[in-house]
Amino acid sequence: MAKIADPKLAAQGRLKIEWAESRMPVLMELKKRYETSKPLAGLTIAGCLHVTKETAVLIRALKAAGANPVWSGCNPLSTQDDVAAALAEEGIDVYAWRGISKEDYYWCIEQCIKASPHITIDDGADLVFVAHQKYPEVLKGIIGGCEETTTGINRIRAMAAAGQLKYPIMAVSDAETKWDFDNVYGTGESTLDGIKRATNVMLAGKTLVVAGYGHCGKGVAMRAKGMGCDIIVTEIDSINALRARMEGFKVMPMSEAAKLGDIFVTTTGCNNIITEKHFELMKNGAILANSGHFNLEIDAAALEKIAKSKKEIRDNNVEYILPNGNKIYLLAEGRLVNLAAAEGHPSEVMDMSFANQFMAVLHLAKNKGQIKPDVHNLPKAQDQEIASIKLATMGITIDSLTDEQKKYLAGFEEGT
Ligand code: NAD
Ligand code: 9W1
Repeated sequence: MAKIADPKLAAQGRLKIEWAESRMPVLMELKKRYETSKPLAGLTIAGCLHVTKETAVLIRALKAAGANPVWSGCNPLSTQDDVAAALAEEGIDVYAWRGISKEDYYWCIEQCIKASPHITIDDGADLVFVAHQKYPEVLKGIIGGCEETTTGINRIRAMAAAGQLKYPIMAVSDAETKWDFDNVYGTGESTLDGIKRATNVMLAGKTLVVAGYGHCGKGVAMRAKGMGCDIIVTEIDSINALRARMEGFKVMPMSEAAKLGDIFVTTTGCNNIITEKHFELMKNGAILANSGHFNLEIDAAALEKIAKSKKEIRDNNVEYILPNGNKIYLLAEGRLVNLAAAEGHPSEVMDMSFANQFMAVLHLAKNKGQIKPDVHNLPKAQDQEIASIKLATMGITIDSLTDEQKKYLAGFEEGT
């Protein structure tokens, strides 16, 4: 029995899911490939993963391949209630609503565990963790699980190191067609989307400061450059700083960049990147957004403390007036701007992440009982296959090695 916010939202949710389906060709191809043979028939799959339009496409694909999916959210704020309603109407046991309390959040996860799943899917390892803690009898029936994020995998590795992990986990997070595309292209584009939605600011002609030139920072910088921004990068790592410079970006300490930026985006995963001493150096009208650590990169408390006044200008956009008279705009209270002010990663990127989930589930089902309870990487060929399906759906073909080329690459006879 599903438990959701409001069944009347189903029609709107269906439209959202259909839209996502039209943007997720790899998952749709996999769905088509397995809907007749139904390799997941008889398997209950418990998911604890953001209830979004993209996740709904994964759920539908699993169901089409014969599985019985039961689902809870993995974050109290990410559930799209209309999507949850549409899934419930399709007969899927969804336990999720937006703004859920901590107590209800765990109740929802436990409903999924009580369905005695054969396979689990997590984003953050909450379901794996609760199942191990409170439902030892259910663990015996579980073939394996899949984990979406690095944070979740770290948690599961710790369980394995303590000798407590009772079933194998596939690290979807480590697939190249997952993390590289999610972090670089997903975060890059959705971060700019969040900034645009919260401000409607024109990017062309602005100076945009990116703190941290890792995967997320690289994506943000690359896309902002394309929109006509001048980019300044701040770093603590010499190699990544050099990469940014070779890409044509200016590199300097935050204490210098603070004076020059029109828009600031933090993507470091570290705390205290933009602090009180920086606010005082900034130009009037500076816009601050975070896309890295969920709320520690911009010292919002310090801004709150030193400001003479503040007012909400529009959704996810608060204006602070500093003692020097300058106005500073903080987006989404310094939380992840691409999630709070936009809609997370675009469907096209989630397509590959969730195709990895789908194939990882197939892998577990096929190798039932043969994988030891530990963290495992997905087969390398799966990454290639997902990229190759994605290319095909984009109408792109590529070359393949000829026999002479293979021989040449494998040989050592030929010198200089
Ligand atoms: P990464 O390790 O590839 O990059 C982080 C970069 O920041 C590194 O180059 C590092 O040298 C630099 N850095 C660290 N401390 C710094 C400091 N004090 N000043 C300047 N630079 C500093 O990591 P990533 O994959 O790019 O992830 C970065 C953060 O973004 C993490 O917190 C991650 O959880 C988060 N993230 C957010 C989303 C999203 O949807 N918004 C998606 C993926 C990851
Ligand atoms: N995951 N479908 C918010 C997303 C919260 C969120 C979070 C995504 C997707 C990073 C997963 C307000 C979707 C998710 C929409 C939304 C994530 C946290 C997705 C990006 C990661 C903590 N982490 N993600 N789409 N909220 O985009 O499943 O709109």
